[in-house]
Amino acid sequence: MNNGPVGDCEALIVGAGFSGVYLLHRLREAGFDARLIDAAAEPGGVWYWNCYPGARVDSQVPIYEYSIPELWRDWTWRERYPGWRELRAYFRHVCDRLSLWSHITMGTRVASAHWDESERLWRVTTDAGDMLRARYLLPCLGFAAKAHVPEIAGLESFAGEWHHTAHWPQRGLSMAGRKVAIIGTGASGVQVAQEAAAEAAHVTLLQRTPILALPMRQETLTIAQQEREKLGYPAIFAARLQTSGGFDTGSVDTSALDVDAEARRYLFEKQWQAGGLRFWYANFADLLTSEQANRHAYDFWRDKVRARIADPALHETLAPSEPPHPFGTKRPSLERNYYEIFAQENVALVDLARTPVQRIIAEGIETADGLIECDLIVFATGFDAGRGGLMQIDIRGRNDLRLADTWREQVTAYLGYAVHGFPNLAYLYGPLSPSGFANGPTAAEIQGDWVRDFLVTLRDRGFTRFEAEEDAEREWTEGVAAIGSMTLFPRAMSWYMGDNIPGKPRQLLNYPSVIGFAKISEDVAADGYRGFALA
Ligand code: NA7
Repeated sequence: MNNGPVGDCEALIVGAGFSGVYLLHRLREAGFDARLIDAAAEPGGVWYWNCYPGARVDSQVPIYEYSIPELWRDWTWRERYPGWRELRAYFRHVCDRLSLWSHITMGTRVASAHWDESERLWRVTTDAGDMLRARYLLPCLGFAAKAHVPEIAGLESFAGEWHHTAHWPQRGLSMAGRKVAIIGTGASGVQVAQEAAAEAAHVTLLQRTPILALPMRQETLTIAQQEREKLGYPAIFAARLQTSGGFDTGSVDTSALDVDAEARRYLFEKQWQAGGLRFWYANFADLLTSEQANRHAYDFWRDKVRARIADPALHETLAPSEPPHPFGTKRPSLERNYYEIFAQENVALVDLARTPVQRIIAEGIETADGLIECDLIVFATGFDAGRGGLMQIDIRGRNDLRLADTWREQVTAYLGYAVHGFPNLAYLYGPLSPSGFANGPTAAEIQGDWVRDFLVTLRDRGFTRFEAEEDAEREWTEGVAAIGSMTLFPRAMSWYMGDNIPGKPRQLLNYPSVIGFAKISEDVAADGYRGFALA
């Protein structure tokens, strides 16, 4: 690995996750002087920062990788759902194979980006004190770039160690023999809890809302098996572009209410046994639009899960009779033995709905029920999803307009790429694009190709400036909300809706279909990039 220099360039990409690395490759291929900067020591995006024990992807191989043949032909995975170490190794392989290293600067954080209208370029500074200019600013920060640590009184007085899962020490941290408290039961909380239960002297899991977790059914992969499977990769990668989530398949074309109980159960059981997120993305067509259809899925999930929870007293807390929210309107997570760990003597569950946290003191966490003694607190408390990563950079557009101010009351964007008032800025995998609803590599390829084509068109036609028009932006922003209101997503308090961050405005932050998004983006391009003012 080597690190390229920081300097002026035509296109500055910020972020070395799936979107940024793909866009760098495509822009270099198209002859742009493109550079990529990232604060992490190594490429990988979330797979760099989230190195907590058990961190792994919940989309299966080969869905969670690039479709470029020179990248998959001689790459083999060890597990169906790879962990962060393997994913980081994959990113190194990608940068080697695509010869990207000399165009990447790692270990450098972009601090500010100010638009200079007279020169029509972005003036960018880094935390290392570098200053550079770029015609185009292309943030590829992902939706989980800003970790959320809730304000709990007394945290500063805690005598032990605490970490957010997304800022886990890179040197590693053993939980063996320790008393661990984990706050949060999202995907990260489930993963870290399973590891902690196997290692720690004692684990207390503090749950605010039960996670509706699905069985992962992890598999070890052999080279021979993958070589056979690779014959089918081109078809799988083509199929990814035809589904709303960017997975290998979409929902079945039938309502759960148009079939009898036996047929319903057949599909539920089939996807449950297939494992992974299939019970979510390959379920009945109206799973996420009809409350009644959704309730059938929830009841199936609840009964399956209850059968695995040894202590009946925990049934209502972990898998309530009535759904805490419609199934799948908060991100389900994948689990291996999550429901079994509660039978272990070293594992305790605290239901924060009944026993809220009062404060943290030197010895641990005080709740209404007494002290949870611990020497390690894990905050698995999620992210300021979508907008957080962009808003923490001092981005200023025309007339010194700050992006953080523009988005304070509501996130607005055209096509989930561009913001009125911020010329020559296009972000990928961010708010009002499919982002959190879409498989990362699928969205990265669709969006990366679109931005590459856009910049090529601007270059070919002699344009040096683009800006989203206000009307087009309003229409897109309202359109995402309107589509959202036809679904059950607003029925849950979730990061999809911005609910997890105190004070964050409530709105659906993701466009709920990759295929729908790709189609509209193509139409916009075919229509001369309507909605963008080109100069
Ligand atoms: P998530 O999915 O946002 O989960 C965060 C968890 O932390 C969730 O259970 C929250 O409860 C809980 N939380 C957040 N704030 C608090 C406070 N103040 N007190 C108690 N509990 C709290 O983040 P993850 O890192 O697990 O997953 C992020 C994505 O990464 C995931 O969806 C996948 O796409 C991969 P809540 O449910 O809000 O009541």
